[in-house]
Amino acid sequence: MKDEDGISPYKLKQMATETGTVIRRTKGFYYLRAQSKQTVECKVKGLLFKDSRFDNQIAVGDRVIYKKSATEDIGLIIGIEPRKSFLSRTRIGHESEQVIAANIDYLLIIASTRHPAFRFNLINRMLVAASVGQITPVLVITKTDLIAKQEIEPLIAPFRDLDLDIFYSSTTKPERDERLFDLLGNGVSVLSGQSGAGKSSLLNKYFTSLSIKIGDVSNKTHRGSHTTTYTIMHQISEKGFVIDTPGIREFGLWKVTQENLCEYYPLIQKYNQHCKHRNCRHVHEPQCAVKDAVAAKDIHPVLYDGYVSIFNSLSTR
Ligand SMILES: Nc1nc2c(ncn2[C@@H]2O[C@H](COP(=O)(O)OP(=O)(O)O)[C@@H](O)[C@H]2O)c(=O)[nH]1
Ligand SMILES: [Mg+2]
Ligand SMILES: [Zn+2]
Repeated sequence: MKDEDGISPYKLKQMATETGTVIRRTKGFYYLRAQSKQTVECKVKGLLFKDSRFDNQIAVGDRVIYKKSATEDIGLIIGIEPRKSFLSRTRIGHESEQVIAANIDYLLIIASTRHPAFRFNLINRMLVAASVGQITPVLVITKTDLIAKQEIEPLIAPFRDLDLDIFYSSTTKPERDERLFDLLGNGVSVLSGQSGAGKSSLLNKYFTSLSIKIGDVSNKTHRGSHTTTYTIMHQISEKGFVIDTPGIREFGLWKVTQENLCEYYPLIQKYNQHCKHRNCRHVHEPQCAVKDAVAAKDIHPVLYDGYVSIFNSLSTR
């Protein structure tokens, strides 16, 4: 008897069970870094995720359990281990989760000063997603050569009060930031940002042996051309892994509603116990300590406006 994978239950039982980490996925196939450090190509066992609501069941960074016989080239993923952290989004208007990467330590939010234009709200959304997925966010401002030095500070001023490391990068300058280099070499990092923001260029600058393909930014739209079309994990040191992702235009927030949005803002959590209403959402309510903190400039007004803008985009459930 054979099941839909063409493998009999008897044969499946005979195959060795191993664990690996997903380093890349393409349609239907997963590439794992096996414990032997070799790359193993796998398929998912049919029906494994039949009841799952996920439309992206296994993500780069996931640790999976697979079976492989010595005589076959392709292994079979039979399970997935619980995630310790994740970067997920949902396509706006869709109810399903799209896991971009799993088991990550750092989210590098890559934002170019220009070409493509600095998008404050996209950064805000990624900060919330990092909080939802239990990842430490880091902000990297790229293409600092494209604007005057004094124009950079106003862009990042709204983020200054957050517990957030901010780095600067320009490919016109060969020097690396040693703190950023250390961070990348000591954990799993995922780079996310608009297409053309300079994610792959940054990785190439820090790790020259990677030689990732770089895209052109269209002169007309100032958008990148999606040279990086799939998510891929590169090992850059003994303990360091970097995950390059294709560019994003929209970042729908997974798991976030008007009711719980403020829980993902550590800065708001600092003030909200003094709000008059116990269920204060800090938008329409009177005697709100968060709005007072904004008026007193303890919370940057632009950061707060970003909160309201995300709040208004969310459903009430
Ligand atoms: N002027 C300037 N251009 C950059 C910088 N970083 C990247 N670029 C250019 O921006 C374009 C997109 O870069 P790429 O790394 O492919 O962006 P990605 O889509 O985020 O991976 C390429 O033409 C790069 O040469 C930078 O610091 N300064
Ligand atoms: Mg790229
Ligand atoms: Zn409030």
